[in-house]
Amino acid sequence: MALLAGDPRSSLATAVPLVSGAAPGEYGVTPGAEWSVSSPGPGQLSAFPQAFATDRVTDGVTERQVHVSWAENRDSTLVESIDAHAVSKDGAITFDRHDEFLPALSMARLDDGSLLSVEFVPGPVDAQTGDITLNIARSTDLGETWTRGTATVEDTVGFSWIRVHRGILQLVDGTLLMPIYGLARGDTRNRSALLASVDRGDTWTVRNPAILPPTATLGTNEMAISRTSDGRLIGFLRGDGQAAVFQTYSDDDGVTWTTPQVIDAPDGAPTGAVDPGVVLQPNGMLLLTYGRPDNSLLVSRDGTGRTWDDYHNIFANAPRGGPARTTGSSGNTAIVSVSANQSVMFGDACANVWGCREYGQLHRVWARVIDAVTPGTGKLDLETKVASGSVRLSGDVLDGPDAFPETRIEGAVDGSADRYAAAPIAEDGTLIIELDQVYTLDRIGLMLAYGTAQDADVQLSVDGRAWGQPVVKVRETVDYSVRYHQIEPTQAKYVKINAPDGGTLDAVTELELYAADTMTFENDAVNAVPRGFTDTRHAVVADTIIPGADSSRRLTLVDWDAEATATATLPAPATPEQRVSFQYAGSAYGSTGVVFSIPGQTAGGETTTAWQFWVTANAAAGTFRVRAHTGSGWADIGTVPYAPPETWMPVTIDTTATEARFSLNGATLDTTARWNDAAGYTGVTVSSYTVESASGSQHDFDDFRVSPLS
Ligand SMILES: [Ca+2]
Ligand SMILES: [Ca+2]
Repeated sequence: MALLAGDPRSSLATAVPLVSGAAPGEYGVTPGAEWSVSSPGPGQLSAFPQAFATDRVTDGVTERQVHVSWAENRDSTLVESIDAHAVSKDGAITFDRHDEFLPALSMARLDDGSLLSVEFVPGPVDAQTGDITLNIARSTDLGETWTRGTATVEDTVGFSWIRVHRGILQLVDGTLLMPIYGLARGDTRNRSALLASVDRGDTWTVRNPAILPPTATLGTNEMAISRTSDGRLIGFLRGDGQAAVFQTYSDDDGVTWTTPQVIDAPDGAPTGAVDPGVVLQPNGMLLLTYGRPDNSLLVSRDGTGRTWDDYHNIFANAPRGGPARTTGSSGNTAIVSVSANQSVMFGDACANVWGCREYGQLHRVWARVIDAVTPGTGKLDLETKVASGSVRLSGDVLDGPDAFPETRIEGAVDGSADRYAAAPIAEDGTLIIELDQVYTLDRIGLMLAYGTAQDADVQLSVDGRAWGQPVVKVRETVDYSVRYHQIEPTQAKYVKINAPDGGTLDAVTELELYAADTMTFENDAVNAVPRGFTDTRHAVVADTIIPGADSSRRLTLVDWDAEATATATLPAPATPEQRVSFQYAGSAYGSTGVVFSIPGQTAGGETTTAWQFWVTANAAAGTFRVRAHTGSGWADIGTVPYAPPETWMPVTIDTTATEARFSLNGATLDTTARWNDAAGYTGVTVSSYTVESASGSQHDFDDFRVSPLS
């Protein structure tokens, strides 16, 4: 079991040391929580998971529906296949097991809204035509009920046998592309081929007969394909004859492919060898998984696959070195996107049965969340804010097809880059976003209609009437994921997207807005120290127990530590008069409350604590008691109205050379009681107030802003 960054067991020291987050402009890849999709008792088998995800709208909210299938039989030709299938309607957090087996290996949501599943093992060859029969299933109710059937492959290769593996990619014109592998008559090594269908999967032809033409010593088999962020197709292949994963590109939608090359993995990463999986996240980062030994993740930050920047060993269960090194987990991997910057990877603990002889036959299919974030710490949670009504979308948005309820105005902010999870824009139409307040925006993420040449201008306004010159001009872009545009920091409450004169704007698939002046935690990895914060202890981004302030994620400080406080500092350039604001909620106020500090610099450049406020809750009195540190002790400065735990409350702390104005939960207190003189103030520190006898406390924060007081 891998420990999360925020797990206290990950520290061996008695006093947990202070750690800092990465810089706000850095990419981040963070493996997060791990849980079980299937975890049966001894001797009950669960291995070789495969996964597929699509969008579904439940109670007005677009969620990811995730299908996972796995094997419950021994990996042996002596036994019959027993396959399991489970479906999650909440982004892979919870699963319901389906009685009926349907492989999630090669599954697609077609352009009529139906689901298509193609089985790994085909049916018989037609004696008359020589066509290969595929076993398929279809659903017109998003997977509630299925109808089984067959499809045919016109075998222009001359296969002795094939296996369908894996995934189905639909082109904009409706053509389906599906990798297979098999042995052609006369060959001694496997080949990977690509099939195509223009009739929603009833009949298939060979689009490419051999991605790597096999030789006597080297072929390929298991293959996965994806779009890249720059619109090519990328394929990954398991070597047959060489334990490696190979990489190839197509610039003509799969007709021709570059000569496959062994992946150029970062130092320490294995180069293979089995079951590659791939996903292009909505934020344009490309994630590659594969296994044996262990279960690996590689990330191409720019989504092109040209460079693999990050490597993480996601799961390892090999008992020893030597031949046992490739036992334990089978290394069969799968990965799906669940939000703009988060994916879930699947694997197993043990191969059925051969990988688990040394583990008492304890088998398991696991899921592990992968946060892969682009630069920017001020991402606004437009999806949550639109749902709460604090952000409003309006414009000339067309109705979508009945089969795709996710096609709607909210599709522009639902975190899905799937083709139909979009807001279709009328000709010469406009999409307008009215934010909940004025933000200083410095980064805009935009994905227009999926896979179609598009044009757009983005303009900003503080009042919704006077619009500035376009801050983003997009011309003839063909998007498969979000593209990010850094802009001059500009105050805005309104954002307008429309086609320029003579341009084409069919849809806005995703819009992301980033504030330069607000730390929102929406684009920071869960369970990790947030980027931009320093000197933290027991402080991580969280998205469970309570939601963020009008958003999903927040910063949480959890203090059950008798020897040290939980703390986090947001540094800022020194300014002689400073305003700090943030949202505060106590998940558990504890008996000793919370401390807000204003660090500073002396005239000599020394760091100091200038102001410090200590807030304790008194539910019986209906107040929070607020004290300020005088340098020699605490002085009461007053009380403010109480609110129960898990209530978000605004906090503002204005500090000048001689005075502080402290606001909490709508009441304001003034004081001159300060700890140390400072020539300039340098941000804010939030902490628990722990003494050895104190009971635990948990404090939550969101939407930090620090600015000169003007
Ligand atoms: Ca979308
Ligand atoms: Ca937030």
